[in-house]
Amino acid sequence: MKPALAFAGKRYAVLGLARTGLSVVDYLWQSSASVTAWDDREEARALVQDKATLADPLELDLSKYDAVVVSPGVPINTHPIAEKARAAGTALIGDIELFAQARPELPPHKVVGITGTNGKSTTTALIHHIIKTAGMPTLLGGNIGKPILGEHELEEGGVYVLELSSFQIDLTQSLDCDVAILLNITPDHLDRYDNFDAYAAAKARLFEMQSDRNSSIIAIDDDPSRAIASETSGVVIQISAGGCMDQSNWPALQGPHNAQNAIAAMSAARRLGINEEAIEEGLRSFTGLPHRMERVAERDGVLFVNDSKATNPTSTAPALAAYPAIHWILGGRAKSNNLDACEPYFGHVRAAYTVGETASLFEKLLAPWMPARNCETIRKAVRIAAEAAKPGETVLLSPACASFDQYGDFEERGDDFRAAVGSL
Ligand code: UMA
Ligand code: ADP
Repeated sequence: MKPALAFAGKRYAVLGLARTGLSVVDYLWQSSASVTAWDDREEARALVQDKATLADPLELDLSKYDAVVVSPGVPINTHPIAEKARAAGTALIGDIELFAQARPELPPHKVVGITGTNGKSTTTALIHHIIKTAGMPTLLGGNIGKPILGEHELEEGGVYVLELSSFQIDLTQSLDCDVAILLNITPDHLDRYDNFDAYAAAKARLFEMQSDRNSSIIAIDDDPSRAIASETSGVVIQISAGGCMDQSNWPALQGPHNAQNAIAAMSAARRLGINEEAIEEGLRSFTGLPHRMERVAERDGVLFVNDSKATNPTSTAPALAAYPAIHWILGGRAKSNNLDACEPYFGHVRAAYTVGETASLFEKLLAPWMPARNCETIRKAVRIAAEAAKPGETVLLSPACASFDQYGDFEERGDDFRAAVGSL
């Protein structure tokens, strides 16, 4: 992003130097701000030593700083930095807030912000694809894995499509999205919030930041989202995936969850003035994202699907709904101790193969419903499931859990599944 005068001569303390923090330090440095940076990991600190002074913000007088910029992965509900910044009267912000403050210096543009518990990345990528199909300048960024300050700025008339997690929204105070989207709210990230209501309130803030002339698109398929829709002022477009929609021409957007993502994307595109032809062409030619119900192979009539990104039971449920005869590989680091959200589709599962930290818990939980076997690892589970599966059936990795017990992230887990299938 082009350096901004708004930051020149100001002082910032930056905590967290992974993808987000590194982009923040680089951007503030290019904008002639003075930066003090820190990460508990020494190797991360070494990456910024020529652009920032290295010091732990917990040991600084934060009242001398214009803001403390933290990364989304820093748990501000428990980390002492939040209370220290508050006591010093210094704003606690993130990279999205810096982007919001830089917007007046960018060529005239629009911002689409997408949040929700599930479907954010798919909807972000889909909206970006439709805008591109319509021939407008656009880029995607944010929680999808591309810190926005590390991207180039768009020419006049461009549209920034931002995937926003609740962690990022918590660190943002002035992002007035031209179009803000809420897909759904179901229990997730409860280690970062006091309770479910607090998590829902974090999502609601995206709409509280919007001015009335801008548009909010809110899927009202769950109670917390419906409540947010009724409390949001300005142009509010309520959508629902409940109705029947013909998805047959959109190969990468199958299943009821993708109906929700597609409706949200269509509404956003219309608000941006994109014509129906370009929207339909975008939906048709969208290829989907890896690790989200990704068909990785077909072998002797058995389909292998990688849905590693399904990190909670609500995101696994639509994958179970999508196939009639499934050998289901699940487990990892638990986000909830039950699989209630998946229960309506247990009839689709021929057998379950449990892995990771939750392997024995889920094996016991599923045993009354279906054959369930503790396989410990994805490699072993793939081997056993592939032997058991008959032509026409599907071997599905849709873990309903985080990956951090056995992998660095969900991508590594999905890659391991793909490799295991490849070596059968
Ligand atoms: N750290 C400390 N001290 C602490 C805590 C953390 O020094 O007490 C350091 C860590 O060592 C680390 C950094 O702070 O270096 C935290 O980095 P990070 O976890 O924020 O990592 P980034 O690479 O910047 O990734 C973040 C998002 N990560 C999280 O929200 C946990 C990425 O979302 C996002 O893609 C990226 O910014 C770009 O915007 C990931 C994610 O899991 C994919 N998101 C959650 C989700 O989708 O469910 C919300
Ligand atoms: P996010 O970025 O919010 O985690 P993704 O688009 O990466 O969402 O999808 C994550 C998982 O959630 C996918 O594996 C898919 O099975 C499921 N999913 C996608 N869209 C939705 C939706 N609208 N509602 C529920 N689950 C969804």
